Amino acid sequence: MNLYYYHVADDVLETDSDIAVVIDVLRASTTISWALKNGADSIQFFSDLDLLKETAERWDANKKLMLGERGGKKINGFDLGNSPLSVTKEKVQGKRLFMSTTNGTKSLKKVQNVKYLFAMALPNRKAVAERIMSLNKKNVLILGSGWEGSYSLEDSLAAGALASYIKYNFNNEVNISNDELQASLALWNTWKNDILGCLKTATHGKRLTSLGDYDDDLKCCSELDCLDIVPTQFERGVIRAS
Ligand code: 3SL
Repeated sequence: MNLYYYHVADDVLETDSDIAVVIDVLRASTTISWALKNGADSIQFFSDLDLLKETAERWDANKKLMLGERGGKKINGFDLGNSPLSVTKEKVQGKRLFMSTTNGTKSLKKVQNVKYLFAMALPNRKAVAERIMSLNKKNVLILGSGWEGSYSLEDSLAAGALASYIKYNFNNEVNISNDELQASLALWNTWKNDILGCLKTATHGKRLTSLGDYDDDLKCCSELDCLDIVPTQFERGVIRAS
């Protein structure tokens, strides 16, 4: 199995991968994983806000929520911001979430044509890794989200965490196939015993902290292997739990 990691959507020119895993530790893929754990029916992701609103308008009013952020803050008129703590069972159960975030949903859109598309955060790292191993495909593309086109420490950390799990638990050969992923593995080995410290050191962790009290968000996003949810694209642009 060949594993590749790219930091941001624009780094992916084309791909013949069988599996794509999108990571946005702070916070889109963590929010997606928790929303599905808490019973959301599905998540439809958008980059374009007008299209999101048009599509959501056609949906049953009792079964939808609009969720999103720009610059870390909830979008005006939306029901929820992009916090894993906001997607409680009471709010999301049985609902479709129409979602747009600054970087995470852009990465999802970039690889939406790949046959198996998963969203992964630290809480469901093991669940996603096990799914990848069970599929046993040749090429796996791991894609971070970064921040507006630039590198992010926390997504690379999670890419390293995923690669590390697969490397040590898969029975077949695993190739760490690009330098980005080698560096991510080194990053994981440096920070694996202080994940929260890494998130607080990251530029986006600091950005969120400067916006207000995001301590509990950061803690939630730093938890490892506590969710058994594998967010999976079932139809183009729509993710469900599996
Ligand atoms: O960039 C994104 O997609 C968001 O996850 C950013 S934030 O953590 O909600 O600010």
